[in-house]
Amino acid sequence: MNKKVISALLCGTMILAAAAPALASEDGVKIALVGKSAGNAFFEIAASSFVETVEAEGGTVEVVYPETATADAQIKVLDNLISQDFDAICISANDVNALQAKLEEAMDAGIAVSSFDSAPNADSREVFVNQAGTVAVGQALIDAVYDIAGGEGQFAILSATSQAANQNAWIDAMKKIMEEDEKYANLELVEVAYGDDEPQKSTDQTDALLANYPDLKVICAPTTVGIAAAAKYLQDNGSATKLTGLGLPSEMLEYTGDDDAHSCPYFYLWDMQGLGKLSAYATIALANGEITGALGETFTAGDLGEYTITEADDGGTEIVLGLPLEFNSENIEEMAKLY
Ligand code: RAM
Repeated sequence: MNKKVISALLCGTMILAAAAPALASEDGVKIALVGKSAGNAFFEIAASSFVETVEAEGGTVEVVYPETATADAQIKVLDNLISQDFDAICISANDVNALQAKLEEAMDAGIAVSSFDSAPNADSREVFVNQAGTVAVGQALIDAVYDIAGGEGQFAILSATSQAANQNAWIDAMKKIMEEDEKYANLELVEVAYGDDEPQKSTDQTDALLANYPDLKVICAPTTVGIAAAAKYLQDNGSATKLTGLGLPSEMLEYTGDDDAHSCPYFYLWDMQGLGKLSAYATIALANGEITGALGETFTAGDLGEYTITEADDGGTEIVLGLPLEFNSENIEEMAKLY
């Protein structure tokens, strides 16, 4: 049921007001889930646990992908969604600021707006479901680079698109940690390259990094698409350059190992099913008026337990799922079965 309709009913009678939250869920909350781009297993995995969770709660989900991993393509998707009767939109943003006008239009139309994975700015959302703290991810990545490079030498970052809100936040966190701590003084970040979350472009960018920096010790790819493409390229070419970043265990199985035969000693991600589930519960709670996205509110995310809304680095609010998880030769086989 649309928020506007709920408000109208609330104005109508006290009896309905008392029953309003139950009414919303009896009707079944109708949610649109918007990913960054199509054909990326990351969003398919997150979407599948999101949909399962919402359906188990009696709601429905439409999963929509933009034609390209750009803000413009997401604006087209949002335009279309706003004209329909959705209670909520949950989005992984392709740009921090460019979606603001459109997402404000959605909120003005009574649609609850949450985000997951990649946050649009604080004014563009009611709450953000952050898979792991932004600084925690930056710290894990820079420490992995430091460790794999042996504490010194050149490294490059292979990112997604240049506008990607989440990758840029993690890269900024890495840079800040490097600037503030002497420990990283002998690491040199030579380039941030962009593979646009496209396998072929990510492969081409890996090839160019190797050609331009013959002494490159490590590539850090904070994108599941980028790391999988780079892992294959480095391993197939027997490159001495090593890899880390954020990846899906299922896509990294054959490339993960701390020996010459494998391109990636270890990498990170987070609980993917948990991300879908928590995003679903948070979005339902927002649509039902159980939370508004304000600092300090709490809600129960099914069997994941109780979560508290905390302050995000960008001045908005967020719900942090947990810590980044490390994947290495010890656990990759088990984890690859999950996601
Ligand atoms: C890609 C996407 C996604 C990001 C992961 C790590 O799949 O860019 O937004 O969270 O990588």
